[in-house]
Order: sequence, then structure tokens, then C-alpha cells
Amino acid sequence: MRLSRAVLTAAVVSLTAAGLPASATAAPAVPERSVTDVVPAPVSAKADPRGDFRLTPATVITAGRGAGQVADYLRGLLRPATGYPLPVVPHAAGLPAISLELGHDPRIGTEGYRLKVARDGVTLKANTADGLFEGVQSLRQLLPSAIEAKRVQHRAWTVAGGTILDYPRFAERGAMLDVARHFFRPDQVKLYIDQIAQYKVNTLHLHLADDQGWRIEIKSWPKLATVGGRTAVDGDPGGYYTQAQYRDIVAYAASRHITVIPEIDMPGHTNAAQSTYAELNCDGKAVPPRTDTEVGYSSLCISSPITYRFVEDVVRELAALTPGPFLHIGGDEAHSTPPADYLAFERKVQPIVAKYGKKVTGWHEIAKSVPPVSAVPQYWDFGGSNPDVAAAAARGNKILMSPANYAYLDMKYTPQTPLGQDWAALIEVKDGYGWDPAALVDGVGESQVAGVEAPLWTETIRTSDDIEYMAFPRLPGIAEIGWSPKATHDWEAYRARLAKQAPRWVAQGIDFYRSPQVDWK
Ligand code: TNX
Repeated sequence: MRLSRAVLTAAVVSLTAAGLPASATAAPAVPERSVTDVVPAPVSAKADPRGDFRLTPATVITAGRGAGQVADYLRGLLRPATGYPLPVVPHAAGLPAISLELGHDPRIGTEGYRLKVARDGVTLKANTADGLFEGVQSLRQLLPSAIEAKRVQHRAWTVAGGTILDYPRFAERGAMLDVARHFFRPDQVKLYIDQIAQYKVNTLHLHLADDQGWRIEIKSWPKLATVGGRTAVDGDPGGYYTQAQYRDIVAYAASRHITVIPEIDMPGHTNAAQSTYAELNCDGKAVPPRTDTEVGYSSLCISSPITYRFVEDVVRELAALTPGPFLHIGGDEAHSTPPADYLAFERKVQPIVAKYGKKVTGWHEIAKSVPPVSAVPQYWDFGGSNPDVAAAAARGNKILMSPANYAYLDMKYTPQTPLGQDWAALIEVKDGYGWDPAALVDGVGESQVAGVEAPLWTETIRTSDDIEYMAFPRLPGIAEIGWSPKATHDWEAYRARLAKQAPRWVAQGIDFYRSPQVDWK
């Protein structure tokens, strides 16, 4: 139970009156929430306890030009629990207001924002709608956690007073969901999108095809989805997204200012395609479908022209479904593709991605193929030395950091964790928070890091509850590593801020892991 400020103050007064030295008891009362509690930690935050702003049925949301979408989103966040009308209007006309405005502030870049909460109103300013959206995620954390309830709560709604100036350390803060090992319906993907957006994650990487299943409709190779999509790990039900469903997911993510990166893993991790279309095999014979969790046994037929017709058809259709700049072409663990073949494959496939107007991203093994400098290798190893990745960074490629021993959300927390794997590490909350993307790989420093990504492989993950249990509370830590200045990095301070997030997760129905490393209260 948390004591209110008034109760704490009264306690200090009475103890002092009883003759105890004030210094022994007068530690400043800890407010329930403050601008200094926000996760990810802002660049700078100054609390003003006299600046608390009270939401009332009269409060309006004002939206300047270009701010309407974020204003509507904010209204949608605040209405269920408050029950207040909170109309979005062009001018406050004397009413108490939360004001969203676009401007030109060189300090905050494209995703930063400035937030001021004062007694007479809240002002949120940014250079872009993305920045306003990230500012709204901070604003939301300044309200009581009951704001996350889905039904009206009869109570006071006070926004903690103060100012925040904030912008990200790295451009990309990502999450990856493997929908191939187990399939997740569009509504489950949307739920995860909403959960990750609140920690300023701006990229969702969808792993759409692997040995155990193909999950996206490709009209020129229709059986990929209808046949290759039937299977999943352990014989669990499969599934796939029609192109219309997939576009809807992408649009939903965009409404949460998240860009989707679709992945088709190749030349390995391709059993679902090769069991569906015989011509994708060198001997022209379809392989049997597989639902076990081995890796590294499949390979497309590198010498066959049909392989590249297939790749081009898939890339063309996927590019047309993708407003974002990147297509992910996998490239990991191609243990059944001889090294020379791997390079030959990459040299043919990467230009196909460019032909359809997209940039390449892929697992860090693609660094060996000397990809164009616009390509982003995604580092998944343990850190230390990797000459191919260092050489790519030296050539100008940015590197995305998702070290398996820190950022893999499918790793168990402890040996007792009922879900997940442990081949890379056991990752308790403190471990997942305990690394620096710019000090992980020799030769890859601050300016060569594109950002961070927290992948969730789903061999053992079947439900949204499973996703939540593995992602929370580690995903907010990875998001903070990607967003917050290095100077704010501090485990003790972080675990205290993280503890205060838990009532929000409870109100949102997030089934999180109550790590003993955090005092959840
Ligand atoms: C390795 S690391 C994989 C995935 C598995 C994962 C399980 C990497 C790029 N690939 O195929 O799902 O381990 O932890």
C-alpha cells in the first residue's frame, strides 16, 4: 500500500512533535507518480508538485494543424476510464485544455517532444505527429494507473505537474514477433502493438515464414499460405494473413506510429515453402512438412532459376504491402547452404529488394555478403568480436542490436520459467537491462548503431498471455536502452520506476512475470 502525501506529511509532523529530529523522518514524501518516473527515462524531467493538472468533465483536447490523429488517439486513451467527453477542438476557448501542437524545435528531432503540465493546462509540442505520439505515452504515465481501466472509474484524475524535454538516443526501437513457429491472429498482433507502443517502440518486425509455417498470402504462389500455412510447431494449428488482413495490421501499427518490417527468412528456414512447392527443391521433390524445432536443415536451391522467380514474386508482393522502407530477408543459420552458395544467393536477392524500392535488412550473417551501405544487418550473437559486422559498420552500414543473451524475449528468466528456451542465456530483468548497444560489438560504436530490437521467437509461445509473460517486464527495459540517454542508465533507479508500471499492466490485463528483482509492492 502506498501512503498519500498528506498522510506522510502528517506522520512527519507528529513524529517531530514527539521530539524526534526532523532530519530522521522528513525524507521527502514520494509522490505516487512524477515526470521523473516515466519509462523510458526522458532526457530531462523536472517535477513541479504545485503544477498538478486536474482532468474534469470540462477538459478539452486542442489539436493544432497535423495533430488531429494523435489528439483522437489520446481521447481514446482517456475516455474509457474517465467517462469524460474530452472533445477534440481547434481552440480551448477558455476551457481547461490538453493542447497538442506541431512546431519547429531543433532540440527534439523527429520523435522528440516537450511536455508541460501546469495547474491551468497541459501543453505537448513536437516537430512531427510521431513526436506528439511519443509525448502522449509519457503524459499517460503521469495519470493514475486506473486511467488504463476499460470501464469508468469514479475518482479524481490528476496529471503530475512538471516539464519534460525528450528525444530518443537511437532511431529504431523494435520488437519482433515470430508468427511462423506459432501463428497469432491479427487481433493478437494488434494487442501486442498497443502494449509495445506505450514504451515508445516504433518498429514491429514480423517473422512471417520459417520451416514450420508460411503466414502471408502470396497471390502468385497461393499454396504458400493455404498449404504451407497449415502447420505450426508441435502440430498446433497454423494460419496465415490474407493480404487484406496484413494491410490492416500494417495500418493499425501506423496508427500507433509503428512501422512494420516483414521478414521472409531465406535461404534457410524455408521448409514450409519447400514442402509446398516441389520445384523449390534441387531434386524437384517436395520435402515433408516439419513441426519440430530443429534449425539449419533447410535451404532453397541456390543454382535453380526457379528459386529467383519465387524470390522476386514474393519480394514484389511484399514490397507492395509495405509502406516502410525495409524488407527483412532473414539469412540466419543457413547451415545447409554452402558458404559460396550463400554469397551467390545474397548477391542475387539483395538487388531484387532494391528493384522493388526497398532497403535490405537481415540477420547479421548477411554482413559477409558486403551488402549496400543502406542495408542494416541485425546482430543477434552474444557480443564481442565479429569481423564481418565490424567491417560492415566501417563501410557505413548501421547495425541493429538484438543480442540473444540480453534482448531475446524467448529466453527463460530463471531455470523455473515454464516457457521459453535457454540456449543463449537465462535473462532476468536486471540482465535484460544490463547492456549498452554502443559497447557490445568491437568496431560498432554509438553512431553505427541503428537501434535495438527485442525478438520474441515462439517455439514455446502459444497465446497472448505467453507473449505478455515473456515481454513484460523485459521489453520496457530494451525500449529504455534504445530510447533513453546513456547517462540515465541505472539499475536501482530503473527498478523503482519499473515497479510503478505494474499497476498499469494489471489495469491493462497484461500477464507479466513478477520478478523477485523488483519490489512490485
Ligand atoms: C535462433 S538467432 C534463431 C531462431 C530461433 C531462436 C530460438 C536467430 C536469428 N535464429 O530461428 O527461433 O534461435 O531462440
